[in-house]
Amino acid sequence: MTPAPCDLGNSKDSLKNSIINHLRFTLGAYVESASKNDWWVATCLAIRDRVMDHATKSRTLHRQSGVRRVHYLSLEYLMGRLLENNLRNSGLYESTKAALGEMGKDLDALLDCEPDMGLGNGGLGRLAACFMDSLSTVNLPAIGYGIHYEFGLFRQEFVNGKQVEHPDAWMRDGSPWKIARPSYRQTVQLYGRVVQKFDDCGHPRSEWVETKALLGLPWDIPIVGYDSHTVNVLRLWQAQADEDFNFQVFNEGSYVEALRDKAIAETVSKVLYPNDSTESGKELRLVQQYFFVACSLADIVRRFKVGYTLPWSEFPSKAAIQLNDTHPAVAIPELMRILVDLEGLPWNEAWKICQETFAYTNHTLLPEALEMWSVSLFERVLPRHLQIIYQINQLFLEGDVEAKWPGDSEKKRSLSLIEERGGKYVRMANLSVLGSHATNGVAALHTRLLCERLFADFYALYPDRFLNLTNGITFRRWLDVCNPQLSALITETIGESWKKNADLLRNLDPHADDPAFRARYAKIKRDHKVVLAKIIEDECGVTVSPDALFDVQIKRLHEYKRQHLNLLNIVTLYREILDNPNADFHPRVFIFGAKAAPGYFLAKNIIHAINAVAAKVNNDPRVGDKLKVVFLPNYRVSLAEKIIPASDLSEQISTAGKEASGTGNMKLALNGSLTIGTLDGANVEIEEEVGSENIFIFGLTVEEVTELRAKGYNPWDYYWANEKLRNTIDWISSDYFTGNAEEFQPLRRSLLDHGDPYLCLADYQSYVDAQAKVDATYKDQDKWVKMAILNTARVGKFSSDRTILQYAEKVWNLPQVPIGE
Ligand code: 26V
Repeated sequence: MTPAPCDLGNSKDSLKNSIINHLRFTLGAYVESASKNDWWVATCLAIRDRVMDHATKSRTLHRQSGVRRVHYLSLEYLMGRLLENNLRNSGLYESTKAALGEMGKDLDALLDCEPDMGLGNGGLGRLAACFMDSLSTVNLPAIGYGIHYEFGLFRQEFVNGKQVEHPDAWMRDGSPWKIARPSYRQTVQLYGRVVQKFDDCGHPRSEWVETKALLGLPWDIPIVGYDSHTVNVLRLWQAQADEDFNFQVFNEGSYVEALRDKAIAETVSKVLYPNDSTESGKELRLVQQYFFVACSLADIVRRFKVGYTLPWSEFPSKAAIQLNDTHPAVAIPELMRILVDLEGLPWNEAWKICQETFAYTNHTLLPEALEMWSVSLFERVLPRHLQIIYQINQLFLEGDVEAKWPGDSEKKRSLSLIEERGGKYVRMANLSVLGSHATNGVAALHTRLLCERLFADFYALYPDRFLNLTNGITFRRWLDVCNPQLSALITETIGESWKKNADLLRNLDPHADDPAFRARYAKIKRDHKVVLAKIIEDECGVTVSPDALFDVQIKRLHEYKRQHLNLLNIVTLYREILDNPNADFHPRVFIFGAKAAPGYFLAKNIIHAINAVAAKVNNDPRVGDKLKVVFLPNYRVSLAEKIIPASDLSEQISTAGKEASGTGNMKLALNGSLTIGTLDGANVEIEEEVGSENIFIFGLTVEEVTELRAKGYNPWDYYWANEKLRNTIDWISSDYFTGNAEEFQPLRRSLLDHGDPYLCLADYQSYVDAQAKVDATYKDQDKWVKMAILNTARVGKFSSDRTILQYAEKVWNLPQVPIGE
């Protein structure tokens, strides 16, 4: 007889028991003397116990029902903290809080013990995390695959206003959320060479020999959906040395040598690459990509073989694989290698299976962010995969391309998987489009530009493969968890169905006209501003008033996102306050959060410039409370959760055509922060939803940018024509802010001598005018709060549940599979 499982009930008393048991028997601590961290771990484990059963149940049901599953391949998952999210999603928040309360512990204080799981750079990684939440919430059978990085994105510190990077050892004390799965370990080959052999029937077969082996150990993290019993897993691979490989060396007594090899093997999953153009072409990055792709595909193929006795042609009916950008694109030649070399399928059959299995999401139009690998590096690390890519390319160029554009070598050059100018490179984006049945952009404008520009020739060949799937965010983390007060007000006003059907938020619309509702909404915002003001005081040593307008720009630091345009406006305002001390200007706090890639020189110069301006402005008695500038260090998910509910104004000011979508724009709008933005990325759709009267749009459109560039853009024209602009730039690049006029010359040169590649000067006046309109509107608090409420009410479209259901319907053809109690 199977013994009864221990009490895993959801009552306060059951939870109390579980927590005490984990303290005593897992951590070896007494209730009286356990540390805060012990309490946090014990609480996580108590919740994990309750979740794991549903994970096993979900997996079993998915296997037994034989439904198609989606496998999300992403090099990044920016999960943030898990405890509060898991508590709110599973409905255990209140009972756990009560259980801990009875033992004299404050749950909210324990939540701060959790280090962020920061295994991502920014939008792309956070999108993957939101998608995992939605997949479980809407009951879709899914597995996320990625890398178990020992170090996530670096921790940022400012020293004299300059960014300094430190390692992020999020894993140093282990994590209560992850479970090792040694029985699903995989072996991966690398390097070596290819030999031609013949099988028993005399057919030629390529064999990859004399390779180096690596092991991949999977760690599973359960993903708890909101009000759903589906618990999917995120499976992250850790690289380990293959001990057999070292056996010889051990026997020869070179024990230390052997351990050095082990250390080298383990570097593969050591650290997340920080989105840095100077890092491009690094061998370790290619090895990381192949390592996690090979482990994941082997895992998917294992499940197909164990679960079914079906012909390979049925593989796509069981497995959909989504490529999150081109980072996992080597999965395409890897699946070809498995099918052709290992399983002996004819090339054409294998190719059809590949295309039916894969789909690709593009996340950027920036040319410098499009992945290319030098052919020589690729050949050394993955010789067989390069051969396969060459063969795919040859069949494509001689087949479909020749048929559509006979004899047109220009088309062949543009569509080829190999870039031949200035050395030979593999174009991962072209490989991704060709090897999959669907390519999507992440906002309507971005998808249009993909079809018209980046992939114009592919679009002409295969128009049906392209589609738009506008990004979304999970409203649980970005409202329910980070702003429980607003979440409760909404639920009290319109019921709680909005948490699963975000379009219902529209029912808030009429309440914008209710002064009592407005007062409560405004009070919640102000309370969050008080909390953020305290964080600003602690982190930056700057006192700010919660009655000032909180103007927020939080995102990676990049020229195209134009934090320096924001800075130009700040310095302009500073000048104006000095020149005109009695002007009726509502006090404002400019709040920044951003990490610059460690090798991105100009981005770091911009951070330094913002910090230098902040230091002057904040300590200038002539300015007083009118203007404060703060740069919160180490921007990350858990900090975003504190900034976003406290924000009044959301800066979304990229050069039109450069930001694929943006998702911070959605989080801020949802929390009632009005957008000042360009018609770029998803801002376009946010304007459509909230109405143009509830957003501050400025600047050149994509078409105007193109036109301006075509006629020849010269930033000096704007510099000479606009005295305010000229004074602002000259002031920043004087010795006023640091005592050294050389300090911000790189910024000045970029804006003037180097042609201002992101058109800050062209958009400057329009931005300054829009900011003046913001100031005037904020003075009418009734109007402002109304606008804020209408933003919350009208951004239901940007729920990642909607996005993920569209993927399920249009790309993956997946059924929803509810899991019972
Ligand atoms: C990568 C790199 C690498 C080399 C140096 C410059 C550079 C600049 C940007 C990138 C980002 C590549 C992919 C990415 O993270 N895209 C973001 O994806 C989000 C989710 O779809 C989207 O909201 C953001 O607009 C988009 O930038």
